Amino acid sequence: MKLGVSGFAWMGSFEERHLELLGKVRGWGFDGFEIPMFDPAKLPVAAMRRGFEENGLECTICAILPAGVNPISPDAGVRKRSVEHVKACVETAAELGAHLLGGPLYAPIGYLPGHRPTAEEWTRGVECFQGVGEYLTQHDVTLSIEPVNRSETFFLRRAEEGRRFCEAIGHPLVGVTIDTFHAHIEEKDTVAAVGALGATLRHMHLSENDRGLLGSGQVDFPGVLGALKQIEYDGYLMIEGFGYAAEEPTAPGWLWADPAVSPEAMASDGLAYLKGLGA
Ligand code: LER
Ligand code: MN
Repeated sequence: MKLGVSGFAWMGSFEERHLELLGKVRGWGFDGFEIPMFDPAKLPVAAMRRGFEENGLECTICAILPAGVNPISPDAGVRKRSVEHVKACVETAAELGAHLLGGPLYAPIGYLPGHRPTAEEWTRGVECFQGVGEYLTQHDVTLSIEPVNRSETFFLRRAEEGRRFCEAIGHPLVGVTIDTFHAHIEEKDTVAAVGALGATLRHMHLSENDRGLLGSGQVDFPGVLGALKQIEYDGYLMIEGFGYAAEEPTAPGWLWADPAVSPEAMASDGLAYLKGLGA
């Protein structure tokens, strides 16, 4: 298993001023760094790719859909734009040298239309991702779809729903991300849910139940690591924390106050904790 940390602890969106962080992340001993992606066109792609290569660090992406993009929308125009948006994310991922594009890509965070998921929405979502299948193959990018908790979506909340969604899409480069923060809310048993995914599991977000320092809360990380070893998971353990983007009050993570841990401690102490568990 490879170890990484997500940029969300430091930033809403990656800018050139964040490049110096890549050396620190490598210095702490991580294999990879995860880039938040909203509008792929706004990322300083060439400088980022150089930064990753110079530091011997792998890039992964977590995409959050911007306003006006929604693969399950009843509006056919919005759905068409959504396929184009996901294709642009795949292209930019490839330009960055990334092979993993994850995130809750089926709907914008906070899209809660006030009904249960319908068969039509399911079909629209499946068709959107089938529409980017060739692009994934062409660019060698895995799409790892992340179920999130009920305050962020009504559509895919649990690992089992994610697995069925991926099976319906039916592409070898499409799978599921499990985020232990969301799973702690939505699953009966996070460890069992992770184990049941088997080869459909492509990416892990390790996040405490309050998005704080790993090991300081209620998530059973030793159990999760045990389940991952049992299914021979060889992807990333990506530490995901949020906060500190004070200039972006609506940044993902929705932390209404700074967490009790700095981004640096979230990364380096989190890494030490995981290594102590044998990761
Ligand atoms: C993204 O990885 C995530 O976990 C979401 O909760 C962001 O809002
Ligand atoms: Mn996550």
